[in-house]
Amino acid sequence: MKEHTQISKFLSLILRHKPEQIGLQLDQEGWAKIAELIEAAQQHNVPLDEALLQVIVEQNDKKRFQISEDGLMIRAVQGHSTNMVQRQMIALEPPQYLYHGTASRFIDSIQTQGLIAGQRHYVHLSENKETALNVGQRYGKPVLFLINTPQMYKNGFEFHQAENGVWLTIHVPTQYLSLIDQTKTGSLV
Ligand code: HQG
Repeated sequence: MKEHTQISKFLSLILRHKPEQIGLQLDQEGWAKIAELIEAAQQHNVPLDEALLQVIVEQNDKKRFQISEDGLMIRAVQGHSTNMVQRQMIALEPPQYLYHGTASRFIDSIQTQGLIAGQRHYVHLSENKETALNVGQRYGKPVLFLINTPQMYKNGFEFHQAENGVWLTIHVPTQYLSLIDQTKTGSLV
């Protein structure tokens, strides 16, 4: 299992951030040829084969990876930072409530600049509070922002949804953000 986690992290690194590290080519939609990935991984001492890749993709907790219908290609569905990938995603009407989970130490900066994508191509948003809190706790004490998606949508901001359900948008300016007071129970949102 530990080996699976390590290889999954390796796949995230290569398919989202640094394909050049093993000399791999991704197309604009993020697809890599599985045969090329396996060969390049093996050349860098990562013991990857087709069967292991299938298991890792299927068992991945967040469904981070997708294999093409013909079984020949693989990609990360979101989270990219590499310029090799410029996914053309359709714009969708977002749900009424979307949340962003972050750490308390980022609150001041977020309330000044809004949510920015940083290294990645998009700001990541969740429909589900628990998921957002889990995302936030990776960096410290988790806190939640509620996004005023109806107003953003009305004002022409685009939203996309990755194949694993994560919502994506380029930037969330401060006027659309409210910090949720988690000490209040029975809140509607
Ligand atoms: C914060 C994981 C200061 C932002 C998760 C976050 C997600 C600001 C951090 C996916 C800021 C960026 C993405 C501002 C945003 N000032 N800090 N103005 N605006 N931030 O990891 O959203 O496991 O790039 O709140 O589940 O945490 O990798 O983004 O804390 O879906 O598949 O800057 O990564 O998925 O951190 O997480 P990240 P994220 P995986």
